[in-house]
Amino acid sequence: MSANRRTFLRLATLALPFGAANRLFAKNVVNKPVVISTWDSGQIANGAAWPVLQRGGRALDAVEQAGIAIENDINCCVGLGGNPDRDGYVTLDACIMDEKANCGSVAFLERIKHPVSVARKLMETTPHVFLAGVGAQQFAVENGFKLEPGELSEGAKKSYDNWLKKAEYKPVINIELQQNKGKAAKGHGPFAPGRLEDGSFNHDTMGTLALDANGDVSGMCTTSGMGFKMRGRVGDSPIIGAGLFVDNEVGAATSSGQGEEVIRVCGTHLVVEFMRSGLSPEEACKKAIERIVKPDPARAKTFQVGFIAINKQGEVGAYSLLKGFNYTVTEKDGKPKVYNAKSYFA
Ligand code: SD4
Repeated sequence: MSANRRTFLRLATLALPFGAANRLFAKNVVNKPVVISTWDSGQIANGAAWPVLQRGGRALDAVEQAGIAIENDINCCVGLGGNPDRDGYVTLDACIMDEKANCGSVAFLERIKHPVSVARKLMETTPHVFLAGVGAQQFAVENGFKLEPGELSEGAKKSYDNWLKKAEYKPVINIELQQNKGKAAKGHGPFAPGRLEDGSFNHDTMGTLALDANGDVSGMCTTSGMGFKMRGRVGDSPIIGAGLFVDNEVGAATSSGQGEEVIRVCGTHLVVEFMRSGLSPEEACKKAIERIVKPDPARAKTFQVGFIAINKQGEVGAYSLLKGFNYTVTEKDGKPKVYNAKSYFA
């Protein structure tokens, strides 16, 4: 290496943030394949994604398998086993995005077990990106997805009954009556609480990001949304750029937590753009959280948001607003490892 080039590299290194300088030298070392999912239930998701990645399969197939596995888990927090809205209906949101910026989303989808696969079907067989409500359900059924009975899981029924007792929710008119009699619904009843009685947060979303052996990145996000939400409410999870964003030049990010707050800042798009500017995945997630906090730091203590991210080198990272967010990473040895994310507020 010439003296000039050495001087240039030294100066360039001094000018870069620490993480970025590291990556300048580690640029040719790519950690792949690797998969990262939100929460410790990411062990289920990663467990389904890893065999696909290990045999050299596409990141897109891996993240879809992750979504299917978690949507199958009736005891979990997403899919048809999740908590219903305040009128007792489970409504699902999901999206998926691949290395060519193809994407598909479904929102307010009822009685369909695998919204992530409906989103993929939409992405691959239509010119559209986003379907909602009965149209999404109709598309799913037309494409061979079974219409499920629409009963609540045992766990969801218990928490819904509990919520009904405490919330004293009295719908002025429910949607079926509204449709049949043409009367307008009045009032909105209590809003879904951000925090449940036991102090835990009223949400859980599975987001999975993967880098495959070919060096391509894809991601998916699937949720039953915030429990006891208003009927028709849609969060960040199916919104490209909010709940999920993938850019195969840079990496990908996904989110969990109070969707409204993620939508406000186009959260995952922001994380990917911060990585594009040279930040590590963790630094990028942290910056996006800071953006959420900035307008009203006192209010930001009342809800939770967590981001996870992956870059093209196979580095992963996460950051959350409050303590308690964790994530699962599977790489090299194929064993899922759960990490606690650092948080803005201790
Ligand atoms: C939403 N972000 O609907 C989702 C819910 C979620 O953990 O839990 N996330 O706002």
